[in-house]
Formats: sequence, structure tokens, C-alpha cells
Amino acid sequence: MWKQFRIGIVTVALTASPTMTHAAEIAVTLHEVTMEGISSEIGQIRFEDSEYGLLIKPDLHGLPLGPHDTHLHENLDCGPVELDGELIPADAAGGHYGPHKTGRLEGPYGNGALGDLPNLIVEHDGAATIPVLAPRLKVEDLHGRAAVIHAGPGRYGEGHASHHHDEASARRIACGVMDSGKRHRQPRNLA
Ligand SMILES: [Cu+2]
Repeated sequence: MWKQFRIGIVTVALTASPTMTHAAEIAVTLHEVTMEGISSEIGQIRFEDSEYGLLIKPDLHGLPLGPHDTHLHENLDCGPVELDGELIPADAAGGHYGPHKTGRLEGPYGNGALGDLPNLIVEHDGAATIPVLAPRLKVEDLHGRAAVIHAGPGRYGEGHASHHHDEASARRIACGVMDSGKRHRQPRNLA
């Protein structure tokens, strides 16, 4: 049994194995984000439930070299927000997804915000294809959230504990929304 919904920029696929255990997966398309709004597409991230937790398989290109802090953020919106006369890229995605309201970022293995994902690693060709694991999350946690990639690395509690917009490393450089279709809205493009 195989079912696919293609809604806007998001593809959601649900698969059932012959043993009838349901393995859920979702793919999100990411776009570069700037002060002007949502820019070029940079590829996809697939998320799959595994027995060890949420498997995260990026297939992204055109990113700056190095590790990048990556999170689930609360809102289905990758647009910029004006703050003190300055436009902040993807700020409409809101804060970190953290239903337990810990207010902390302790990484994928800690007890802080659930949306604190492992760093995504960008190699010399600008591509990120190395899979990572977030053991506390499931695909069902992703619906209605945005995946956000930041300019610098995440240090899991050692800095970037909140969003200081003036910090270069906390800047949001790519974003994609995971919409199950119920509350679908087109990404704002202010460019
Ligand atoms: Cu973030």
C-alpha cells in the first residue's frame, strides 16, 4: 500500500511494510532565506522513523562549508520579520519547537527543546548529504513545523541558547515547512 500527497512544496509519503508496521516518512523542500524573503530551492531533507529515533537524511546543495545548527521551529512560515527597522530572515518560523517549554538547547541527546536537531555537515562542494539521528523525535512531531538551518554550528547548550539576531552564527540561512495539508498555506515570497 502506498499513498502520496503532493501539496505545494511538500511531499508526504506514508508506507506500510508487509508486516503492517507503519514506517512514516516526510520530505521537506528547503529554500535559501534572505531579508527579501524565500529564495532559491536548495534540495530536500527526508525524515524517517527508525527503531533508534528520527533518521534525518539531507540532500542539500549550495550551502556554506562546515557544521550548521539545525532545528525544528514552531511556525509554518519561512518569511522575514521586521524587527527594529531591520528585516530578519525566516523569523516568521518563530522559536524552537519545544512542547516541554524547557527554554534550553541541549542537543538531540539532551533534555532541552525537542526541536534541537544534530548539526548538518556541509562538505567542500557545498552539499549536505550525511544522515544524522534525533532519538527523541518521531515523524508525527514534524507536522506543522519549519525546519531551519542556521549560519553557524550548534554547540548544544554552549552558546546560541536563544535567538540573538545580531549574532552572525544564529542567522537563519535556509528554511522549509512541513505541512500535512490540513493547514496548507503557500510560503510568502516577498522578493
Ligand atoms: Cu533554530
